[in-house]
Order: sequence, then structure tokens, then C-alpha cells
Amino acid sequence: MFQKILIANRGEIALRVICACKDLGIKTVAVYSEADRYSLHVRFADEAVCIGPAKSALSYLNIPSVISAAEITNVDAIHPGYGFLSENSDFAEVCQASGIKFIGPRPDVTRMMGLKQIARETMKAHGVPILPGSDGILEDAEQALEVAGQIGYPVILKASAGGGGRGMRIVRTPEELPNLFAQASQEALNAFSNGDLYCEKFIEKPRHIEFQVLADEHGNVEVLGERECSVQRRHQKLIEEAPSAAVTPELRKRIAGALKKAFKAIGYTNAGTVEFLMDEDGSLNFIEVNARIQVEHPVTELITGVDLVQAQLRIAQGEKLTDILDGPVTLKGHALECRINAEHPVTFVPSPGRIQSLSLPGGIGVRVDTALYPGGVIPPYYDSLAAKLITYGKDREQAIARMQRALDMFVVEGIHTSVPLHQEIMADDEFRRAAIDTHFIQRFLERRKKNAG
Ligand code: MV4
Repeated sequence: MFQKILIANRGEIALRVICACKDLGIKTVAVYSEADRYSLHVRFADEAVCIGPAKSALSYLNIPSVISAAEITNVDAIHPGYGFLSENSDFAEVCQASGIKFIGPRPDVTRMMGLKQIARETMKAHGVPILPGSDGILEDAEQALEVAGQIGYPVILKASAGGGGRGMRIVRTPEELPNLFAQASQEALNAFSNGDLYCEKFIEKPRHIEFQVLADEHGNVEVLGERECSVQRRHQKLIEEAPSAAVTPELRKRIAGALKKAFKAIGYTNAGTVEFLMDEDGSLNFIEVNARIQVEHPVTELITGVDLVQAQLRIAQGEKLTDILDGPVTLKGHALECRINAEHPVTFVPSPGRIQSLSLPGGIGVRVDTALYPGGVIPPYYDSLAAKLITYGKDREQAIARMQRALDMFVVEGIHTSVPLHQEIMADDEFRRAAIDTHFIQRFLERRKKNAG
């Protein structure tokens, strides 16, 4: 059992991990940059170590600094949170070599999942549905033309080492393919030091739906339903919910069964998320695996009653899923999460600064995950997520009503936030009908502009 762990992260997720550790009686070590000296994760951890200057590259992403902090505090394990080093297989390897347990999948598994075309082939081999596309890496534009000719246009070129939309190009005709291939490959090489590309049939108007997986170190795998994450802007999710209004119990069961087999076969351990795209005809196909806890994990927690971060810690301690979960996982009710960003609700310009005053909502069915406090500062160096406002209800309608009530009672002064944006979305007819796909925000912003002008 872990006596003490280090949390290699900041903000709300660092606090979330501290909560799970307190519930389990595990001592915590916070690490912080010079910009985060007065952050709540530093205050609430049992110990805290400064690991460098504000810039992430010199602190939260600095492997030797994080490992040194772990060694001087003599921790048993490191929880990486999301972002930063969470999917860095080299970091996981250094932890292992230093005798520190990395709370996440094994490095070789994370490395495999990070190569998207390998993840794709692996899922296919174990019966998870994938989109038509290339078998592995495309050698050159010539081969891409051949594959595209077979599967039909439009196709999308994707970076093998990609994610977050970089190194992607949509190709609508064979004429434009050679140029787009060169661009995508160059962009991937710059961003990921790996120019390898693969391709898939392009889905014009998909829903983004992801399944939550937990796997122990004894070969047991559970799938905890799905999350609907279609409300996104520029690859940043704004609202997530569970379950998805577009997933039937039959479809959920079929995908969960395939994922269980696949994750067992690859020896996956700890928490993971499997992203799918749903076509307008309702077909659901794999796109990628995220080998970490995700920002939106709370919506799954609320409909399953499972503490996912506690589960991560207990899995890493070698416990069995049957002991971690109390009986079979069932889905009950509906949960919504609004990401409250420190940014202007109309222009989306980041709005770091000091919190002059703060009053957070509460009451039945409301959860707030945040590291904000009155007088605290949101530094400009990191992402703009300031709080996650999460509501639960017996159905989607009740979860929305509670979200509206909670947004009305979310008072923050000193910075701009996306609270007003979320209030408008909660009142939007398309959103209320769950008529959402990855273009929802674009349509919503056009409607808003038209109504304002
Ligand atoms: C796609 C796609 C359409 N067809 N793949 C964007 C980020 C990366 N994780 C995958 N992405 C996409 N892959 C095929 N075959 C459309 C997107 C996409 C998208 C996906 C989910 C949520 C928002 C998105 C916004 C633009 C493009």
C-alpha cells in the first residue's frame, strides 16, 4: 500500500488527487512552479516542493526536477493527472527505473497508444470497429492516393504521433492530396518530431463519444459507459455529459464487450478513455485511446458512483477491480459538466488575473472541482480551465435545470469567465434537444451573432 505519493500536476486536478489520497489515508507531496507558490494544491498537500520557474517546460514538464522532488520526499508513487507528463512514456520509464510507481498504464502500452495507427490496428485486431483507412503508415502521397481511391473521398490525413488536431488535413479531391500530404507531414514533423501519417474516411458531422475504461493488474477490465463530448471549440471541450443521448443500451453493450476483449489482450492497466466518432447514421468507430484520467471524468463518477481517481490509486497498489468496485457497474441518471474557463465569454481571449471575489454554487446535484479562491491568481502560463461545474439529475432535463441554477449562483469577479456562455448554451433549443455534434458550437455562435446584430 502507498504511504505517500507525489502529484505531478497543478490546479483542480492536483486538488482532485489530494482528495482521493485523503480518503485513502495516503500522504501527499505537491510540486509547484514559482507562479503557483500560493496555489491550493500547495496548501492542502502534506509537503510541497518547488520544481522551477513558471514556464511548464522548466517545471511541470521537467522530468529531472519532478523525479528529484520525488526522491527527496521519498514517495512510493507519482500521479501525473492530465496533460503535462501524463502520457509521456519516457517519464513513466524513468519513474520505474527510480523505483517509483507511475500511476497509469505501463510505458510500453502508453507508447503504443501514442502511435495512433498502431492503436487503430490493435483495436481492429480485437474486434473494435474502426473507420475505413490505411493499414498502418502511408509510405508517400502515391500510396495515400491509392488508399483514398479505394475508400472514397473525403479522407482525413492524420499524424501518427498526433492528437488535438495538429498534423491533420481533410482531403476532398485527389488533385489536392499531394500538397496536403506534404503539409500534414511537415506539421507533424515540427510538432511531434515524427512526420508519419495515416488516413481514414472523413466523417463530416460526427458526434464525439468516449468510453471510460478501468483495468487492474490482474487482467480484469471494466467499461464504465460513455461520455458525450461533442460541444467543443477548436479541439477544446466546453461541455461534456454522461450518458450520451445517441448511444442505445445495445450499442453500449456491444462496444463495451469489444473494448473489454481488446484492453485485456493488450495488457492495458489503470484508467483509460477510448474516443469514437459517431456518424449521422449512428455508426460508432474508434479513433484513439487516451492513456490518462481525463478532465471530464466527474460526469462518469456521478452516473456510476465510482471514484475514478481512487480506483487509479488502488489499481496501482495492486488491488483487484472486484474489490475496488462494489458489484457490477450500473449507469443511473444524467450528469453534465461545464468547463468554466478564465476567458472572455464572447471573444474567447484568455483572462488571467486575480480573483477579487468568489461565491461558488452548491446544493443538491451540484459539484464544483476548482482550485480557485478569493484573492487567488490565475497565472497566464497554463491552460485557462478555472473550474468544472458538474451537475447530476435523474434525467438530462433535471441536470440542465440544476446547471442553470448553479451557473446563476456562480459569482466570480476580477476575471472574465465562460459562465455567461454556458448560460446561453443551456437555454439553446438545439442543445436542449441534444441535437449536438462537433459543429454545434459553430452553429450556436452564428445564431448568437445573428441575434445580436
Ligand atoms: C476525425 C474527424 C472526422 N473524420 N476523423 C480532431 C481531433 C482528433 N482527436 C480527431 N479529430 C477528428 N477526427 C475522421 N475520420 C473529425 C475530427 C474533428 C473533431 C473530432 C472530435 C471533436 C471535435 C472535432 C473537431 C474537428 C475535427
